Amino acid sequence: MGHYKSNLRDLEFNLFEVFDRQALLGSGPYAELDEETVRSILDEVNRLAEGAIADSFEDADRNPPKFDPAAGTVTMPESFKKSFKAWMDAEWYRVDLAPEFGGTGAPRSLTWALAEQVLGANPAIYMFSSGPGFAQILWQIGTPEQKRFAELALERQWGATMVLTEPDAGSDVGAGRAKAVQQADGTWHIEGVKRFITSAEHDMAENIFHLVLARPEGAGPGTKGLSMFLVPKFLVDTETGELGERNGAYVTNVEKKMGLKVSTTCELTFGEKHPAVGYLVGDVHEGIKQMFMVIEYARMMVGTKAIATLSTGYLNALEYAKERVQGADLAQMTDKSAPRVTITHHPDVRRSLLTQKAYAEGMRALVLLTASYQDAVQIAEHEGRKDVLAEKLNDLLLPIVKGFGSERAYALLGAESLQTLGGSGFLQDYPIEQYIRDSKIDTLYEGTTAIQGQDLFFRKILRDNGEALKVLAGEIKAFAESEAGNGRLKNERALLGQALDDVQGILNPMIGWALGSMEDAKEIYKVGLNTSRFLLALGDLIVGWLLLRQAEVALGKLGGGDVSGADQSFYTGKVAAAQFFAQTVLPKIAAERAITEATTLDVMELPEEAF
Ligand code: ST9
Ligand code: FAD
Repeated sequence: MGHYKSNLRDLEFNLFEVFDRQALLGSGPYAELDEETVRSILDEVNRLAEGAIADSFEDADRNPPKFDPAAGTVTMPESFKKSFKAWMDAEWYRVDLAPEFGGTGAPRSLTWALAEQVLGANPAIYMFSSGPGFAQILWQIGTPEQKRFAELALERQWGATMVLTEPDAGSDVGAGRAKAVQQADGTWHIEGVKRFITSAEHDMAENIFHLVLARPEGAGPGTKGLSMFLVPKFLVDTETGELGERNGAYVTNVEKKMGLKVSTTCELTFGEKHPAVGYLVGDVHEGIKQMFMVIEYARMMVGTKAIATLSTGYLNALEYAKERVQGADLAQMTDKSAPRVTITHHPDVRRSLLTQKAYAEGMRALVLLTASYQDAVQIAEHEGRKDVLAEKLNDLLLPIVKGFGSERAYALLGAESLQTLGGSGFLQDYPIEQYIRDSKIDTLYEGTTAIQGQDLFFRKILRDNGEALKVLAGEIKAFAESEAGNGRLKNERALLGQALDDVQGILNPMIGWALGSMEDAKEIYKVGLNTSRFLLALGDLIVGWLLLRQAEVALGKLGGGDVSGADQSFYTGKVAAAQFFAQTVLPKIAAERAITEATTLDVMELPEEAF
C-alpha cells in the first residue's frame, strides 16, 4: 500500500448526498455527463492517485531535482517523471477545461474533487500539470495569436508558471521592479529578476511559458502599473507550431527547501544573457486583474492541497491507532495486570482522532461548497447571464479555503496526526513528517494567512457592504433555527447559533474601528490585530455548520433503513464528528470574541526595542 489514503466515500457523499451535484448533470454546460460517468471518473482518478501518482511521493522528496547552474537546467527524479507521465497521459486535466478548448466541461465541484485526490497523493504533480489550465486562461484573454499559442500549449502539454514575486516584492506585489520595454515590432523585452517561481524549469515538457507581471517603462506605481506578459522559454512560430530560438528567460537558481522538494522553486532572470521577449497578454495593460484569474484558481488549489494532506494524514494516523497496542484501558488503570489495548481505546487518542476527522471532513465540505458556487457561476455563464451572488460567495469563501484551510491543516498534522503515532511519527518510515514539511508552504504562498485575513475583511466583506456574508450568515441562522436532525442535533444547533452570534461579535467592533479610522487613523490597527482571528473564527463557524448539515443527511439515511454495514458506520461517524466539533470547537469562538472586544492599541504602541 502506498502512502496516500484517499476518502472517495466522503467525496461522493458531499457531491451526491449533501450538495446534490447530480441534479446539474445531463443539461446545460454538463449535458454530456451523467452521475455514473462522474462516479467512474472519480474512481479512475482515485486509482491513479493511490497508485502511479503516489508512487514517487517519497522517492522524489529524498532525491529532489538536480539543478545545473551552468546550463540553467533541471533534471527531475526518474520516479517522479514516471508519475507525471502517467497523469499527463491519462489527460484527466481536460475535465477542467471548456469544451471549446478541448475539455470536458465538467462542474467545478467534480474538478476540485479530482484535484483533491492528486494533491493528496503527490501535490507537485498537480502543479507541474497546470500548463493546460494556464493555457485556457491565456486562450480566454489573449490576442488571436496568443489563443493559437494556447492551443499549441494544450496540444503539446507545455508547462507554465505564474511570475509575480521578486526579492523585494512578496506580499507587496506592487513593489515589483521587473521592467518591460516596448520594441518597434510590438513585442516587449522583459528585464529583471523574479524569485520563488514554481515549475519554472524542469525536463518534463518541451516548452514552458511564463505569465509574467512587469512594469512597462513609464507606467505608474503599485499593482495597477503592472502588465502581464507571455514569455515562453522557447519562442514559437504559432503558424507552424515549430519551436524557435531559446528566449532570454533563464533559471539562475533553484531553492533548497524544507518540504515540497520536488516542486522546483526557481529564480528566473530575464534579459541578462540575451533579450527576453514578451508579448503583452490580450494587448491590454490589465496585468493584476488578469493575474488574479490565475491567483484565484491557485488559492483554491493551495487550500485543497492542505486539506487533502490533512485527510490522508488523519487516515494514516487512524490506521496506526487501530493497530498500536499500548497501555490498559483507562477504566482499569489501577489494575496492573489488565489487558493491553489498542490506543484507539484511550480517551485522549479518540479526542485527537475525532478532531482530525471533523476538520478534514468539514474542510472538504468547505472546498466543495465553494466549488458549488463556482458551478453556479459556470452555469450562468453558459446561459449568457451572470450569477453575481454566486460570484461573491465564491470570492468570500476563497480566503477561507486558502487561509483557514492551510492554517488548520498544518496545525493539526503536527499537533494531532503525527502525535497519534508517538515517536514513530517522527520517523521517515511514515509519511506524516513529510506531509508536515510539504504542507507548511500552504500558509505562505499564494498570499500568506495575514494577506488572506485582510482580503476577507477589507475586500470580501467591507467593500461588499457585507452582502455575501449576510447571505451565508442567513443560511447558517436558518439552519440553526430549523428542526434539522429531528431533535438529535438540537443542542448542537444551539451551539451553532451561539457561534454565529460570537463571530458577528468579532466582526462588529472591527467594522466600527474601520469606520472610526476615517477620524482617527490609528483605529485601523485594531482591525489589523484581529483579521487573522476573524478568518479562523469564520472558518470554524462554516465548518461547524457544514458538519451539521452532513449530520442531518446522515441521520436521515440512518433513519431510513436499508443501510449497509459500511454505510451504517460512515453515517454514524458523520453524526459523531459534527456533534464533537459543535461541542468542543465552536464554544471557543466566544473566547475569541472576548479577546477582540478587549483590543487596545498597546501592542502597536510598544517600542520596537521592547520586543
Ligand atoms: C504563488 C504561486 O505564490 C504558488 C504556487 C503555484 C503553483 C502553480 C500552479 C497553480 C495552479 C493554477 C492553475 C491556473 C489554471 C486555471 C485553470 C482554469 C481551468 N480577487 O487591494 P489592491 C486585484 S504566486 C481578485 O489595491 P494592492 C484587483 O484587480 C504569488 N482580484 O491591492 C484589484 O483592483 P480593484 C502569489 C483581486 O494593495 C487589484 O488587484 N502572490 C483581489 O495593490 C489591486 O488591489 C500573492 O498572492 C482578489 N482577492 O496589492 C500576493 N485582490 O480593487 C499576495 C486584489 O480595482 N498579496 N485584486 O478590483 C496580495 O494579494 C496583496 O493583497 C496585493 C496587494 C498584492 C493584492
Ligand atoms: P513577505 O511578504 O516578506 O512577508 C513576511 C511576513 O510579513 C509574513 O508573515 C507576512 O504575512 C507578513 N506581512 C507582509 N506584508 C504584510 C502586511 N501588509 N500586513 C500584514 N502582514 C504582512 N511567487 C510567484 O510569483 N510565483 C510562484 O510560482 C511562487 N511559488 C512559490 C513557491 C514557494 C516554495 C515559495 C516559498 C514561494 C513562492 N512564491 C511564488 C512566492 C510567494 O507567493 C511569496 O513567498 C508570498 O507571497 C509571501 O511573500 P514573501 O515571501 O516575500 O514574504
